[in-house]
Amino acid sequence: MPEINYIDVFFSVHAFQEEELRGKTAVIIDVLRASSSITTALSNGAKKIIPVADMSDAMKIANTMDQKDFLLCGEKNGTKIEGYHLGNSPAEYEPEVVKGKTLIFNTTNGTKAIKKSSLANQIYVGTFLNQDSILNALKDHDDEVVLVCSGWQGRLSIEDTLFAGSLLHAISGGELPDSAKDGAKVAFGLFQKFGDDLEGAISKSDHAKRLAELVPNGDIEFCCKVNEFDVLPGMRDGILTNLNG
Ligand code: 3SL
Repeated sequence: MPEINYIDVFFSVHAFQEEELRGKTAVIIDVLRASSSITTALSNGAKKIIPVADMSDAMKIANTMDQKDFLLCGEKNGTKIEGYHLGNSPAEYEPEVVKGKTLIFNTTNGTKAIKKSSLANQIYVGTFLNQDSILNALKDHDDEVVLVCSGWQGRLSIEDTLFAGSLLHAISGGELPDSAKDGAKVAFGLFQKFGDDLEGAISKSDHAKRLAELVPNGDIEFCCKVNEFDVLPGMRDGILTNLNG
């Protein structure tokens, strides 16, 4: 496990510079909903996921591929992008839809956080759905770890911070030392306050309110499930695959 004092938390995609992740391990967190959709897609047999920062990068990659091999996936401000095959609801990523496919994934904050973390030595994508897979992977790390919360357009999101806090709670055995970093203390404290009722806290979050009219019933509840999948989305050469596969 990494030394607890070497674990930091960044609270949004705007809260760090690329250089701050050089040589570290990054866990990218976007509970609502990019991390949850990516985890679900890989669990349901997607072959690989190529995260992109914007629509033009998505199209450039799509243009190099055979139409039958890929799906364009993602959202802008919560809504499926026109012309894309899938939006960003985990419910869309069913086995019969994604099995064997390459998903080109483009979301408002989550995939931008993944792309911005590219100087990290290792990138994992984590959420409540695959919490234990992330914890198991971190056991092999004694380097510095950053829990990168995607947040929302530069702002903190309670759901991402709660998942960071949940990881810290597990790693520290429920007792965070005074020597932990400030970001770790904030995330840990939030989890201590709301960890007993994740769905209650997350369904009242700013982003859940934004999504209320836009996404299928059940998305928020699903994204609050803990350890639903034994999947470890990890990055190699710009591509996410299931490293537990
Ligand atoms: O911002 C993102 O990357 C998305 O996960 C947001 S949404 O839940 O699809 O609106």
